Amino acid sequence: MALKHHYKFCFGPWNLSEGQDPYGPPVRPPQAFDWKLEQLKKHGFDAMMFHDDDAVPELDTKTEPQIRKEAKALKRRLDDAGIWPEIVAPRLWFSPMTIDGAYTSNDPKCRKYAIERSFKCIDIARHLGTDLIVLWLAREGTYLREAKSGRRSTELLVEALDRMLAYDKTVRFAIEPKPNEPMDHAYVPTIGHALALAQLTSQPRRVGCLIESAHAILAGLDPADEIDFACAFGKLWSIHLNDQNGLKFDQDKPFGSNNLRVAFNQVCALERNGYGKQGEYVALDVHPFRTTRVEHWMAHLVNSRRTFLRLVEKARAFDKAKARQLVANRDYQALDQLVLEHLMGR
Ligand code: XUL
Ligand code: MN
Repeated sequence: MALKHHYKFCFGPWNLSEGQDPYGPPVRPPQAFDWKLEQLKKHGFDAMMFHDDDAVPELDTKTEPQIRKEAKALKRRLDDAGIWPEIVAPRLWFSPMTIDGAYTSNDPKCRKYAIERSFKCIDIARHLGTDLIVLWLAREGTYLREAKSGRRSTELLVEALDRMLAYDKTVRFAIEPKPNEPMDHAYVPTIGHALALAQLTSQPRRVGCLIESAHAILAGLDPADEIDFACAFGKLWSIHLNDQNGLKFDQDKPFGSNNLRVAFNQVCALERNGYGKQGEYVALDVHPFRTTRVEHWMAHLVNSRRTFLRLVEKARAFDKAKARQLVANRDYQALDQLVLEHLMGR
């Protein structure tokens, strides 16, 4: 019997990537946005995530009326396709103006650019109809710690959030922490940092977070604990599921690809917190393996969703009464084996 569940799934245009890495060129031909939207719909996904310039390309060169026109045209296309725009995220790491950070740049002109670009991102989100802005603070950190003041940077991040909160009274901000890459050390490496920062803003209730599995693993944390922590605050507003083999570059592997048990525990945490029941989406921030052929270009997304749903079944079928009994008896060896046997199946 098909699994009954409430989960809705999405991905971003960047998840149909062409395989470029720092050492080599693309290995699949670039595809237009329309093709990506068609794939998303064809494979039964519910929503799409956007960077601001995924929605309105070459955003920095466009006027406000042009931005409005293009964003509204995109909204019509999404409506026609029956696809919801889950989030919009300002791309604050590509421009020469954000080379030394965005909100925490040492150059006030660059900080001004970052805020104005964020306002444009908020406008686009409003035109598309979503109230959720994701902030991946890519370059808010340093390559060497003497280059910036951590205290001042924290104040600048709060100031930037306050400016955005004042600019539009309806949007919410989900901070996506990541401890490193592209920076050596980022200023907001974990969910604890993101939620602490939220408390310093003028409207803590409108500042929450997004957990990415790989980012938590890169911080040496268990993503399931990050999920429980964020949910204890009622602040897990989106999640990027993927996987990561230890402390390397951000790999964005298919969900469960590296460590099925860590993936199982994330699903258990999402289940026990009722994630998705307030309309939150499961976003799959995964990339194809570089050697992927064009005809297999969607497989990492479809497989990640399948693994997720298989693990929902596993989470629900787990013998929780037995587990409680073993915990009460402090028989963690047997608990460990119970989990392994359950994941291995018959
Ligand atoms: C970066 C990352 C981004 C964000 C969106 O590591 O995960 O794709 O999710 O800006
Ligand atoms: Mn992500």
